[in-house]
Amino acid sequence: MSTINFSAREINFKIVYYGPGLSGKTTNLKQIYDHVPGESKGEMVSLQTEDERTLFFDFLPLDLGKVNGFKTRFHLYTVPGQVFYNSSRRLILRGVDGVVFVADSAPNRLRANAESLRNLRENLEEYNLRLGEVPYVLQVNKRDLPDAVPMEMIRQVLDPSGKVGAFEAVAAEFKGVVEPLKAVSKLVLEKLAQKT
Ligand SMILES: Nc1nc2c(ncn2[C@@H]2O[C@H](COP(=O)(O)OP(=O)(O)O)[C@@H](O)[C@H]2O)c(=O)[nH]1
Ligand SMILES: [Mg+2]
Repeated sequence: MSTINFSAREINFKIVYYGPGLSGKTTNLKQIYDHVPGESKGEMVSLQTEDERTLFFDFLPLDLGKVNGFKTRFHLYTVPGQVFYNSSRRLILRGVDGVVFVADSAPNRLRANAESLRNLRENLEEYNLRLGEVPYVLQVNKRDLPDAVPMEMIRQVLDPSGKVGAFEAVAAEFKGVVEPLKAVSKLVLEKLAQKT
């Protein structure tokens, strides 16, 4: 659900990076943050939970072009991957405009990818949303792993229809990071154009 700030002449979009723990969501945001010019980004906010390794969420506004004279501001969030943080994950999906699902190429994370995707569907249902209706792309990260699961196998598990845009990435090296963000942004803007 995009929001319009008339005084600032800005449209705000919320993009959520979703996926299992340690798939590289925070790495994506940090890389994007580091590569966006200083004047077009806000501050990165991270709320650390008491005991665990993951950030609670990251926040990154990022300007990308104009729509009808309005600037577009993208707010990027990540969710904590651990199973027990589900209430936080659900909360962060509130008002989501687009999702980048960050999958892990490690063979022993194949099941975790599938479970996280199912969890995403369930949490979207809480907001009466279906994944098919939300602008959504797949980033298959950690392609540098020597034992990375073949792309076809990951696609079979996460997108049997083959319709979802999928991008190979090595987020740690800033490879395949910009492409999925651009792709989901494009889908989000197309959806807005359909509505107006
Ligand atoms: N081999 C490899 N490791 C990565 C890549 N991207 C991130 N990592 C590592 O994976 C671990 C988890 O990354 P993080 O971004 O914290 O995952 P998150 O839990 O999804 O936020 C960290 O040690 C990263 O350095 C990648 O493309 N290849
Ligand atoms: Mg993280």
